[in-house]
Amino acid sequence: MTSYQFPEGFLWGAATASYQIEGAAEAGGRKPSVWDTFSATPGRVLNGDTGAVACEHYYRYEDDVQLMVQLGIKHYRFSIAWPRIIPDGRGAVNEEGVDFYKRLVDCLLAHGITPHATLFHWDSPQALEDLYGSWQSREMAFDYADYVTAVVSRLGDRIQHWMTINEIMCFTHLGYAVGKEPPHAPGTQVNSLKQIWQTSHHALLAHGLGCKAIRAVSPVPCLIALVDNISVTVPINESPRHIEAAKQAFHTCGQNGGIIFPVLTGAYSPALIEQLGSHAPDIREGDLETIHQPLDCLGLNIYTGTYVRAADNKVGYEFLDLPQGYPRMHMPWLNIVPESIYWGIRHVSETLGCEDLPILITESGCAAQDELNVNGEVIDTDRIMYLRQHLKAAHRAVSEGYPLKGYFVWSLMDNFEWAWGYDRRFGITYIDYETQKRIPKASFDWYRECIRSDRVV
Ligand code: GCO
Repeated sequence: MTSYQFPEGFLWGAATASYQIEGAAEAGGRKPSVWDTFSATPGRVLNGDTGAVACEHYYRYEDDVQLMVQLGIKHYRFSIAWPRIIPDGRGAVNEEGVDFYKRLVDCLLAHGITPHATLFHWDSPQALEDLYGSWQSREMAFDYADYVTAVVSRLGDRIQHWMTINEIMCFTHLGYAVGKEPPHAPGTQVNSLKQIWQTSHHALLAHGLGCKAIRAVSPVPCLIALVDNISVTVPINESPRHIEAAKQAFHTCGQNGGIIFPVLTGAYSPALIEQLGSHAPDIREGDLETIHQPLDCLGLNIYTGTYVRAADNKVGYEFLDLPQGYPRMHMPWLNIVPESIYWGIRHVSETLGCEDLPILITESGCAAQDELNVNGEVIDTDRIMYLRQHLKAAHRAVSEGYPLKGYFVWSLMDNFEWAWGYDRRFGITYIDYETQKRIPKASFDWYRECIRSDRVV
């Protein structure tokens, strides 16, 4: 019998991101980000939705902190919007923008909630897109580092948990494409795969320079993490040969070999470089050292995974397609593979030479077809099922001794789901976008009980 009890001190949290919840796109000196431009372009975002209003968190942050108090979380992950802090991308700091985050953080601290701030969650200043094509240019990494310096020197007295960048692959490889319209901002078509890999290389460089900037200006000791959405390979069954196959596949997948490898080991995975051939990015002398900064923690966003089995072929493994009827949540890619939490943590910590590096699940959650019932409630038992299974897999990782230290549910509330606009709801709190009313769903109460009792309920 197992009670799925987590150790004392396991950190329970919830996550959000600036563009997805803040709204107030033109308030307090903020200027446009690439997502403002992209979402205002017809045909780019479902139903023409934009983040201009979103959840009005900019105005309602005190209510949202009350929600967190009600939920019982002691840790909150949010992101800081570069275009609020330095509206033109480089140059003058907008103190009014900084003040918003001071107010938010002070409110969190007053309620005993530790802030975990992501410095970049995809909202690049439009001005830098106009100036030099943002991530296409190496200059972006240096402007990012200046922005980080501006933030940490002003907020470092209040925030000691920094996350440099969220999911590099998403705003680079999904923001640029060859021969088709990319689904994410800035939505630029480039001429070659090499140019796309160059954008993610610049983002890696930004991460490295950002780490250095944080350490240089933080007024007190702080903890630094990168947040990555690794591609998780899950053995079809846990016999040694399939486990080995899943490990091999984890190593060769481009999403891992091109992001987490250079960050944690100081080199792109050799398999990826070979696979890319002439499409590999240009890497200047010293880049890899800069990218390979010591980290205090690693954030993993894990939503799903891919099954793998051993195979009699050149590489020794194969990825398995899922049957038509495989259960998934309300996104085409959201196949329900709860073991991915366990295997993601295990692969990273066993195979990348970082057995002791603390890991946080910085996002875990799902979209569901939430509706208010006649009593005005949202009984999202499907989300509870999803979260329960994922937390059990997290518990397994902890009980086998992997360094998983905490879990942030995505998301505290429904929000602007990028190219899907408001059509997809990931929150444990329902947002009525007409009235901005916050309505905790059944999953909110379920999660509160997990937090209260430190176990999966
Ligand atoms: C991420 C995304 C989130 C998404 C979530 C659901 O970090 O993965 O940044 O912003 O909303 O993943 O797709």
